[in-house]
Amino acid sequence: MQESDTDISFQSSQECVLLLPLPLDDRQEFLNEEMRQLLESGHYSIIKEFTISSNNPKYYFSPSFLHEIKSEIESESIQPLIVVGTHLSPKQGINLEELFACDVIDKFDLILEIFEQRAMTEESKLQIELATLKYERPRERLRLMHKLGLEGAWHTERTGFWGTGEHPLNVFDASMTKRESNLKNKLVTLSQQREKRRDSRKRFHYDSLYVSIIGYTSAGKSTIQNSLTNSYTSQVSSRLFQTLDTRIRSFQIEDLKVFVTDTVGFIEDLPTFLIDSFKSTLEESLAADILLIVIDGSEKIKHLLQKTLVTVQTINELNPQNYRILVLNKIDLLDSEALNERLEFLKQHFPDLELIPISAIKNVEPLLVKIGNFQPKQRFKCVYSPPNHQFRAFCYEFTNVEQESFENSDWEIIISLRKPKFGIEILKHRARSLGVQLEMEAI
Ligand SMILES: Nc1nc2c(ncn2[C@@H]2O[C@H](COP(=O)(O)OP(=O)(O)OP(=O)(O)O)[C@@H](O)[C@H]2O)c(=O)[nH]1
Ligand SMILES: [Mg+2]
Repeated sequence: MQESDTDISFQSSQECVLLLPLPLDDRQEFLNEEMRQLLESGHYSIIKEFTISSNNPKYYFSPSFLHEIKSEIESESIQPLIVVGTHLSPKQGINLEELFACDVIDKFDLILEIFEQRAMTEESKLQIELATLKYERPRERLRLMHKLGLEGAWHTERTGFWGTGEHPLNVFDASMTKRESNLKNKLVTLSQQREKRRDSRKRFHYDSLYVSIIGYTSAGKSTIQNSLTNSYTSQVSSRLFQTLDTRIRSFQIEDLKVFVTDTVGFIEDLPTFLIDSFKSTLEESLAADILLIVIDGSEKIKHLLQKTLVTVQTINELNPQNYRILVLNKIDLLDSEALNERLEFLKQHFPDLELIPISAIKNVEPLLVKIGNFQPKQRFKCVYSPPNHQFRAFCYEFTNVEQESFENSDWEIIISLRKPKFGIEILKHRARSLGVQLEMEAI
């Protein structure tokens, strides 16, 4: 049985009025639709929606329309929260709050809220706290300036003392900077601990394969992880950003152990400060042998291209050095014509990436075959002297020993390695530390 939702799905929804930019092109239409989905994921219900032309620096939206909306809301005695389907500058957010005399949140606030609801581990909670602090800081500062009547002239009036104490803006800046650096320090410590754990794991499993699943939110990453590993431990849901915390699961293909990492999904317009906060976890996830870039095949082609571009560009910015496969998922929802159309389209736009169509819920076999054949073992003849029991035991523990013989005071063993570069390095290092002469030759 698949788990469909986390317990937060029992949360009651909050009513809101949604203001969206007028969709003058396909991209904006796509972003507006995504905003509605984000609201659903964040447990909001939209009681009214307006699409408005956006050409005003003070309010972002055209003020005449905003006044009409305000009258309409007031006449219906609605006391809503206003949600804006785009990113606002701090000043625009405050101006809109004043105009509507109610709370206003923008797309980034909403994403942060959803992330906060979903974060499970100490690290992701701190990452969200840091991102929220960074995003709210300029707005809070403006509010304070407003309260102090300092707007526009603060740099000249700020110097000196404020009554008998320090200037409130200085106090605010100092406290924010302190909170930010505390959070950063805690995150560095956690990241170092993770790094240590990863090193020891990698050393131990150097003959295993690491696969990371990356992709747009709701593309089916967690479902793929569940199907590959035959477990239902990762939460799957049609809500956006279901997964926030990196989850590693393993499975076996014959003698090959495969570790599969599921990660947070991407979205167009994901704020850079949020990517920065998640950078260390994302980078760790990207340090895999194979990167599966998952695409939701059931999307309309234009959305599919947009989402794939966002994902590939985000990955390229982090510059991982690994093998990448485009996984066209949910093909059970496509007829053969629609499937061929998408395959052709993706080949044309991403000629350098291998393409594998699958259905995570019906058939992941093509992916299993690819992973199983990805790194065939290579055989090596190792000749070492003098005889050394510790080195011999090390070879047995960390490689596949196929044959062993003793000739002219040299020990000869035939081993096979799946990751030769790494394996050779480890064997040579071990031999050196034990005072053993080692010659290795691929056969
Ligand atoms: N029909 C069909 N539905 C699928 C398939 N794979 C995933 N889904 C559905 O797509 C939705 C999203 O799946 P998830 O696995 O949660 O997607 P995700 O990429 O992990 O999403 P986030 O964690 O939110 O980024 C769920 O409702 C799944 O049941 C598939 O191959 N076919
Ligand atoms: Mg997921």
